[in-house]
Amino acid sequence: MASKRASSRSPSPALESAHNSPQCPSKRTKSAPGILASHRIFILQAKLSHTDISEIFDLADSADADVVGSPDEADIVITAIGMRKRLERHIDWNLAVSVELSLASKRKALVTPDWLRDSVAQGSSLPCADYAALPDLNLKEEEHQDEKRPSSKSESRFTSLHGSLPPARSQSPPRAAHADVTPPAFLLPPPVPPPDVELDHTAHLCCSRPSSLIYVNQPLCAALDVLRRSRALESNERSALSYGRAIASIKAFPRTITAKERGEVQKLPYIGAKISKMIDEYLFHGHIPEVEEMRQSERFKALSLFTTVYGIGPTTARTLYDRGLRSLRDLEAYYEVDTGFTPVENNESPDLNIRIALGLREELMLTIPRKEVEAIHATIMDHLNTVEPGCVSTIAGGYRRGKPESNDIDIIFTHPNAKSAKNLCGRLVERLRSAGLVTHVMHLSGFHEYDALRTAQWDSLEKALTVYRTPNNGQHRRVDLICALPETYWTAVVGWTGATMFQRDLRLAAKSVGLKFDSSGLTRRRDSRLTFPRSEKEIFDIIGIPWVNPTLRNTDA
Ligand code: OXD
Ligand code: MN
Ligand code: MN
Repeated sequence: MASKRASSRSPSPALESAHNSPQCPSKRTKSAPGILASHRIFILQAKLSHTDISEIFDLADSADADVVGSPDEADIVITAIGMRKRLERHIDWNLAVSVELSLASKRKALVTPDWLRDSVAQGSSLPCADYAALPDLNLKEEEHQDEKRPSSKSESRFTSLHGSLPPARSQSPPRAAHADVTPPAFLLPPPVPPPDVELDHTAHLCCSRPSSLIYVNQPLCAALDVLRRSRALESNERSALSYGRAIASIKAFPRTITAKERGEVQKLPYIGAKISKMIDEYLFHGHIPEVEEMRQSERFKALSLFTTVYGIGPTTARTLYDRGLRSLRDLEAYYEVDTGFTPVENNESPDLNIRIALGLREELMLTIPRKEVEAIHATIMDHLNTVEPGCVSTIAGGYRRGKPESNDIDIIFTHPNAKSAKNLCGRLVERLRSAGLVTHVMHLSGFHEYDALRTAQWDSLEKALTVYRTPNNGQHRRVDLICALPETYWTAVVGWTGATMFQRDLRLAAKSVGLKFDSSGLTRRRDSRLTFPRSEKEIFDIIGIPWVNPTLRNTDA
């Protein structure tokens, strides 16, 4: 699936903006049909500008090269990176070594963009050796490294060409990865995290504002959030969204709002007349009358209570309310809940899920401290790496945004080999269930095949929404297990890190440059071509917005 999707010859999704932008005219000049028809080229986008990427894709296209989606599929890797350390962040070092050492045989090569430019200009495929991307890495250095390794020199030179030497890594593998299987660098967090950039609290989209977990105007936002929730409970999405946007805007405001700041606050994005009036009421009375009224509303209280049960959404909650139900007792009677639950197989029955969640409600309502999140993650990764050694994972959700206690645990994982990632979630859940760690599976969905015609919603994530039981005290916790393919790993991490408004605006930012972003990939709208971000930051770079540290993505009240 991965290569089918990625081997389209069109430019990367990142390019549409470059093509359309008046400041970035594409250098679409020459054409040399057929000269690279037998070449499989991978374009490593890091360190290339949008204009360069656009030009390179155009040139490759004009020469009929087959642009592939991963370096392992390529004969030639085009990169502007000239330093090993930087290259290691994007490409498995074994492969980098093997492509460089193979220059002589011209089987594979790691070259600068000029190789493509000159080849097209001269109308023939030029010798790659003249355009080596890593001039520093010569055979001598490699031999020197080999001497330091226990294996014999002659053997090591041969094995490095075939990518079977232990990779030279500047970073230790993630905790749960098996020592004998090291994931490629691009799947690991960068050894040096991207530096925090100064974000503007007045930016139009909240995905470009600094939104910390603890903030000065928390009580005002909590009040406005009552109204946001009340609208969401009535499925008035537009109104709920307006409140959500106003809250996100106030959240990023760095000072406590007083009468003095009024004028400044009114100029913030999404603060219209109605919200301004409510802020005035808040400043004057210390509360917002409409909020207080809502808090007392029987309907609001009942709908809020019902939706705390996993599996009950606003529509079901309203139906239950209309049937006269008001309390948890009413729900228990309605769903005939008893406490003696037996574990269920993959369960797609909404009612049964609600019964399970109701039975476990008191436990599932408890928040999970970071230490416990980490311990559960470690246990799950041990099992995952037994099922398929070499997996990598990230704990996303509120934990990643810095919350001291999370409502549930969101774990994103992948395997560097897309084939091994297949059905990994199902296999993991099976193992956790046999070990008595997963007691319920509320939802399990597999990868969907890529649908080029977009006749249906597609998703490249495999998900299991489970109930986990901790082995030491039998405490039930909600754990979401999300398996991504390597090319969608970082979009899954960003998507599942949240928060909700942050994701919403990230989608808008992507849309404004002709891209579609969601957890299951970053694609070009025009033809759904999928890009392959090599890091979380690369997603921000491709969309063209500043990197935001996860702890500053707390855009929701
Ligand atoms: C949580 C979250 O608390 O993801 O679980 O925000
Ligand atoms: Mn969560
Ligand atoms: Mn979750």
